[in-house]
Amino acid sequence: MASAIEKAFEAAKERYAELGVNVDAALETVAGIPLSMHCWQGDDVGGFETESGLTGGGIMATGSYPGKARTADELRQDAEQTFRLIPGRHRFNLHAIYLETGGKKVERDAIGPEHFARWLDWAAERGVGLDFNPTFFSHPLANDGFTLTHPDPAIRGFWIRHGVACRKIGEAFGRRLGTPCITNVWIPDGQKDVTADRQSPRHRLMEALDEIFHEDIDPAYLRDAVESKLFGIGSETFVPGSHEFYLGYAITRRKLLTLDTGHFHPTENIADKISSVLLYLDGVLLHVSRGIRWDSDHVVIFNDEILALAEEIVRGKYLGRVFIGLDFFDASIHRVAAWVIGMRAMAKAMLWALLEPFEQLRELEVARDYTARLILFETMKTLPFGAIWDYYCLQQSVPLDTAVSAVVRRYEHDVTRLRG
Ligand code: RNT
Ligand code: ZN
Repeated sequence: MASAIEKAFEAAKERYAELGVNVDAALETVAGIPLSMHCWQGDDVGGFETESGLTGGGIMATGSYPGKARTADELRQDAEQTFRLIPGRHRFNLHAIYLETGGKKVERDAIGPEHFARWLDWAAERGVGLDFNPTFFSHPLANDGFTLTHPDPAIRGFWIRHGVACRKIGEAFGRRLGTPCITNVWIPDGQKDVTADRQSPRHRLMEALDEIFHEDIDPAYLRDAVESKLFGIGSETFVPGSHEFYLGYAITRRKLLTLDTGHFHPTENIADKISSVLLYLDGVLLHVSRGIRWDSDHVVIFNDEILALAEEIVRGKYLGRVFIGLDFFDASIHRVAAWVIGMRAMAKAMLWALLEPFEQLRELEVARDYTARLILFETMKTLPFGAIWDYYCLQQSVPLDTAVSAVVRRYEHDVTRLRG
């Protein structure tokens, strides 16, 4: 088996070499690109703060596939199994509600790094970097649809303190793990129906964010990011944290801008935004997702949209400035499989993009030989990419695509099926 894969790889490599593509260099690069895997696919954005799981917040996990992680230990076990099925070394992205307090009730404005000690030890032992998110949903003080834009200063203050506490946690993660923790702010605030005053909530949001970010924290430990959204469930008409709001905020406050691929009009091209916003920003965090009609969070697959994203990152040489995180949650299929499908699809897209003869395409463009450019783009689509991907999996000691299902089934049989 291994020798058949190697043989196919050598033949494929020659085909790419004919076009001037260095396959070995692409393999080396892709192995060094960390993807930040979101914890919340593992338990449908439930977390371990309460029994009730995900409530409100304009997002919803649908499906009732059995066997989801019920505790942090189970979630870690599932994440480890997932990492064993993905080539490369990656990161893990936590949300504040995934804290472990040993059963004690700790309010969100009082959480600290100590409540994530076990996550930190786990990540340190495995050499995995951590990212973080304050949780501005699934909480009684978020039930009316407002957090940082809340007109009541007491409620707004509570959420500001939560944001401040989360930055300290992110800083502690970065310090301990020696890699900056991207701490991403997304709030669910918005209005279901025709809205009279759009200005005041936005003004309150700007001031609340300024308070959260008041303290300078060393970017070697913490990078702040802010995430926009077009609409959510129950906030169909007005979302104060729109794209324009956060683009302006990120530029003026030198923050990372989070582009979630499910948070724009369905025909908008998110890949096209990267080279524009990076003229003005230090960096961008991607939340790679797949929007389908009203849902912004289907499992990422190897489709044109993520290929375009990967191509933009590689063509622009943005690998140090575009941080790739995943953000989807599907409770209708096995949750480990959902993670594996999305992570492998993104890694595959990065490898695909690294195998593009970009310089040649650009030269044709400069020479205005659009005929040859289009022919070359079409040619790339049927090159033996699968042979390179298979070899990468072999090299990284992870199963081939064709073997993933059986491994997940076995894990389901041995582990997740036994959960109540
Ligand atoms: C919601 C945002 C946000 C969440 C996570 C759970 O629409 O995309 O990033 O998915 O914070
Ligand atoms: Zn997101």
